[in-house]
Amino acid sequence: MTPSTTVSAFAEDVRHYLQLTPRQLPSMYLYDALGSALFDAICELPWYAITRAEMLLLERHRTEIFAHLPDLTRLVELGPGDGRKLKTLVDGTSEPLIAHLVDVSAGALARAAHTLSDALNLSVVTHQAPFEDGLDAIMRVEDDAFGRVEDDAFGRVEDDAFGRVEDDAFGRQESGDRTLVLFLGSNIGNFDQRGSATLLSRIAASLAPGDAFLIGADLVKPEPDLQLAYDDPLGVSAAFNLNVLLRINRELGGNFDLRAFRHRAVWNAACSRMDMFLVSTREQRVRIEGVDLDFTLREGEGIWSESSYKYTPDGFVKQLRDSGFESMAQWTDRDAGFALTLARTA
Ligand code: AVI
Repeated sequence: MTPSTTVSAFAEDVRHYLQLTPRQLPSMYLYDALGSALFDAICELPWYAITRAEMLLLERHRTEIFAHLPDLTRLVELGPGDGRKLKTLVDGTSEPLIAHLVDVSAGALARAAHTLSDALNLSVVTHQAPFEDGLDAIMRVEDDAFGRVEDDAFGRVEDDAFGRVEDDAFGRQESGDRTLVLFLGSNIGNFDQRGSATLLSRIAASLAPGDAFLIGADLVKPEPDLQLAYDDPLGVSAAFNLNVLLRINRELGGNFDLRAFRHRAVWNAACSRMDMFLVSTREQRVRIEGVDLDFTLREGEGIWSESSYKYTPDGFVKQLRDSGFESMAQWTDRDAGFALTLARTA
């Protein structure tokens, strides 16, 4: 699935993807305010290890990470979540840093900025934009010598519509800026192979010599563990999944009967990923007024709502290599099945 990325594309994407075979919905639409809150709850579940494992690896190895990155001045985090992972990382250095946070969700940016507000020596700039656009805008330009990356009263946050910093093809390396781009939480796993290759290549192309990339990836683990992580006994994952139908009903005038769906999570061994579906428990006629769409769901028919790819440590290094990176270091939590990889451009 390679959905459009602008917020106004929601209606267009719902109309398009629900008519494909199999019917599907891009997973980015799982994250409205309630969806994000439900995802935060998933991260607290004992069966979902990604967040805890990554925090632990960041805490355990942050000194080593910074030792690889002399003269680091800038962090760029794509999809900062609630900001806790970046906070854990920067607690490992006393060097002054600017952190650029990129996300399409204003709410997520505000939350992350709040979490980071008491991080010493850190100025935060938020960019409400798709990852690629935000990254391009940040990496193509120089934070000039007059400090036009503005801080608010607390020296933390300034929304940046990309206007305040200037294009400068040469300035960044002359100024000695060194950037670490972060893509954590195994967010890469929600991109299909083509999407992840495109995004990783874009990130690689944006890095200058001396810059680096830190990425978190969830690893292949026993199927029962994956089942519990994506279909938990408390039903939080089910609620997270079903919420996208609620969102369509609310925002686009849909008539999905939520009680006539069940959440299904299956391990797709051939593709090394967990697939999530919303399965209709009876035949039902669906109308989505806002996009003028009518269709019938058969009993047992599923709407494919998310895939979450799982990797091997070596396989992930290879994937990075295929996108223009060379690995500098990799730290894994074997018990939780999670890897953090630090890379630079080859
Ligand atoms: C955000 N992303 C990395 C999560 C994952 O594990 O793929 C989203 C998620 N979906 C169901 N549970 C969590």
